[in-house]
Amino acid sequence: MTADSVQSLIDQLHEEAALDLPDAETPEVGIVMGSDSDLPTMAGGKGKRPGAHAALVEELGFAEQTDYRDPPEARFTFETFVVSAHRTPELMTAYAETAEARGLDVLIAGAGGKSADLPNMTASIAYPLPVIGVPVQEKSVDSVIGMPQGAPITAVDAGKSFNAALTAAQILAREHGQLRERLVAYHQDLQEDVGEVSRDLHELGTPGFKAAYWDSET
Ligand code: AIR
Repeated sequence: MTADSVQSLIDQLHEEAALDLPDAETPEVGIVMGSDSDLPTMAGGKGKRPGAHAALVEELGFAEQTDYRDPPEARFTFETFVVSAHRTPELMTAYAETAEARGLDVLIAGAGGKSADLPNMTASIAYPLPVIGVPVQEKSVDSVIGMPQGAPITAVDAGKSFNAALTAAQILAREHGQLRERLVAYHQDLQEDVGEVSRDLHELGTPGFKAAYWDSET
């Protein structure tokens, strides 16, 4: 028996897939995670490093689409769901099998624990849509990347959902010059930061650098 709240999500996904909306109105990226306890890793925050949400919104100008029928102004959007491979296998299947018809171009799937099966099962069902797996914990890495020959998944290291978002944008950028420019600008900023820190460390010396950078943080 499928719970009502899950069945209503499954029905919604199938209805949306049948709408056949234009590409520009549907999310490009779909983010799914096994539990809302994965959110600090998948989205960032709560003492965690920035995650996929920060990469997409703050670095690349995406907006989160919370209503499939009412897209935000931003040209590039993503959506987010909790989908558990073991607690809600029917929802995982419905999400993965409707993803392409719902206009998604790339999926990011994260799960934790030793049986982190959401990324690899989503990749199998959504094929040929590319899926980027995020092992939420170190102990999830083998489970996420251990796919048999012919059943591909792309994966990042444990917890690196930020990089998963960059990879998703790299895939999209082959078709969208605007995204390519944003990725290049992001990388440029990253380089500037390293260059500035390097010069400051060199010119202030280690004690001066510590005083300038570390003391101001406390
Ligand atoms: N999980 C949830 N359903 C299947 C799996 N493998 C994973 C979640 C989370 C961990 O189990 O991705 O990382 C613990 O979930 P929870 O909900 O107990 O906090």
